[in-house]
Amino acid sequence: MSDEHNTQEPVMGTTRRGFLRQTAVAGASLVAGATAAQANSPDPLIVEQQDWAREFGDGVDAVPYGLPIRFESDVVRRNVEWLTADTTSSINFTPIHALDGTITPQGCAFERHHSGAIELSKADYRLMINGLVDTPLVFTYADLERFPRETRTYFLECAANTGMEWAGAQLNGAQFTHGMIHNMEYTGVMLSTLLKEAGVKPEGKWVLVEGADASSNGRSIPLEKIMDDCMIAFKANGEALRKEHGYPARLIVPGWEGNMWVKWVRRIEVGDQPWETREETSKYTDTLANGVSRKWTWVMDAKSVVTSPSPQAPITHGQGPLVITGLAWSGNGAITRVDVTTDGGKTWKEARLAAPGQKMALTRFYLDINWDGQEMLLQSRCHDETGYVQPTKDQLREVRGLNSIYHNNCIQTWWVKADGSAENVEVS
Ligand SMILES: Nc1nc2c(c(=O)[nH]1)N[C@H]1C(S)=C(S)[C@@H](COP(=O)(O)O)O[C@H]1N2
Ligand SMILES: [Mo]
Repeated sequence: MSDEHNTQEPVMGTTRRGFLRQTAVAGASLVAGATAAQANSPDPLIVEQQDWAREFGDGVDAVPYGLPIRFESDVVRRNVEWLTADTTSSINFTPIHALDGTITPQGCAFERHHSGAIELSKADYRLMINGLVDTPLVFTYADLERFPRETRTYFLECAANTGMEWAGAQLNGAQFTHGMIHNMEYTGVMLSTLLKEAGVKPEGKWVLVEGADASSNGRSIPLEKIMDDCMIAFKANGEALRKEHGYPARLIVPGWEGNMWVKWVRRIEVGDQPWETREETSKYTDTLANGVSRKWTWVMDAKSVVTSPSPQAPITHGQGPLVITGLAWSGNGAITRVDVTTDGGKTWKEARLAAPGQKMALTRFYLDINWDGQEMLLQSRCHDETGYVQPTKDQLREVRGLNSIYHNNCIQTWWVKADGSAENVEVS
């Protein structure tokens, strides 16, 4: 739809062709963005035969594995250059500003590797369980496929998501401030099933999970969590994991920081105490104002963000009906409510959840407003089933200070201007 059409007033009157006759005027006020059919300037897209209707389109076997149409080529992962010194030990961001619904397509889901993505075939894949178990075991990929399967949807959020925003509003776009997250439907085997096969000894209280890549990304995880809901997943959104997400199998740790979701998982050792690996001491701990660091901050607290409008998704249609939408999630369970403010937190309206919140999965929210064309300070604030309410930036800083990188779940503000553009700002 062109801007020209959007601004034109509906015109009643004679039509050159019967099918152009204007339908009910009520329709025009209900959907202000839609243009009533017009008699004085027939739309060539309606009245003229188009190229795509003149010839055959592509055959069904033109592309064996489909990719998005070229008009969507800007819906891609992006880097923040100053964060990406080298790409093999780095991160990119999910284009959450351009997606809707809750499932993240693997093709645009963010990636984080500490030593690059490795190519590991199913034939070469082995998963070892050892340590404090009755029978140390090694599974091949084919073995994993013979255990009872589960299919469950969860978000993965890197602990560093929004980590660049502690000291002030910095990155201009939801993709960059909140895009270290994805949400997929995983199919795999419960880790409890495999550990029962090996038989955990009574002294077993922790596990060390290791990946097959050079970094190995070793992490200690309490046995209780492992036996509760952790999975070895081999499918995401119905198909094999992409190489970059850990093909052929990765660990799923619902609600807990992304770093624990070990990719290319190759070994699980049961022990009686944590291993204090690099990834849980010098990294993935949170330094407070007094210099003391918190550790074992595994759970990703409740958080939300308006994905549109936002700096990369400005309002282009002028005043009138506006769909405000975003995502909410909690590592402690299901999202129960999301509030949206357009005045920087003075007044709040309850948003509509696209579907009831699911535990440790992304929840989509919508608020349909009639935008008066004035600037807005747009925020969202979520609540989870534990009664927890997402904190403001000031509230979070009061407790955590400014030295942190990880676990920033504060309320985000977009300053939407009268021209529809938006900027990352802070309000206090
Ligand atoms: N083996 C291995 N597992 C890993 C990593 C890694 O570098 N190697 N990176 C971790 C980090 S920090 C995150 S945030 C997630 C990212 O998962 P993704 O690349 O599928 O988005 O994987 C985690 N698991
Ligand atoms: Mo991460």
